[in-house]
Amino acid sequence: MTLHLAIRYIPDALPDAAAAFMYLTREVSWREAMRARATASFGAPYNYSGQRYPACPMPAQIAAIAARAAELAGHPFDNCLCNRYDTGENTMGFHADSYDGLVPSSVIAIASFGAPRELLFRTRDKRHHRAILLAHGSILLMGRATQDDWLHAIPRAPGAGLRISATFRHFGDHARIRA
Ligand SMILES: O=C(O)CCC(=O)C(=O)O
Repeated sequence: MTLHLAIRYIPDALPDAAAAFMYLTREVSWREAMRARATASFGAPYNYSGQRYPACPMPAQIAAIAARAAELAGHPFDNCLCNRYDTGENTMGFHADSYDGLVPSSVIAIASFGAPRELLFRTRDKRHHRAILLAHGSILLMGRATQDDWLHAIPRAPGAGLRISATFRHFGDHARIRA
């Protein structure tokens, strides 16, 4: 097990974060099937947290965020899964992201908009804990080792306002096979 957390946090990664937040808030059609938060997927088809999202063209505003994340990651992204946390009561439980279908060497990028929320990490044996505050306009890159050895979660945050995350993954050739 690697205790090293394979993450890179870039504050102020998105110069147009305010406009992107407005776009995500006003223009996106959200799926409200889960109690914990609302979701929307763009780009390659993706099955996530019990939901199946078909392929859907990536709007220019989201493609622009993907392009910035790609610049930082050093590879492209072809799916964007957005999460909308209306209040601090909206959460994401501890989990690891599956690399099923993802390019193995790729990273997962999380772009954050709106209220800052804490992202908690803990090792699978619960002995080691880390926390990172995801600020408006930031991008966090998570390497694959993070998913092997650590779980992560967005816990409750009493009093927090609206936050939207846009998470990016790279399916590559798998996306064409699954489409
Ligand atoms: O909304 C977030 O920042 C958390 C995203 C996340 O944990 C995930 O996509 O696996």
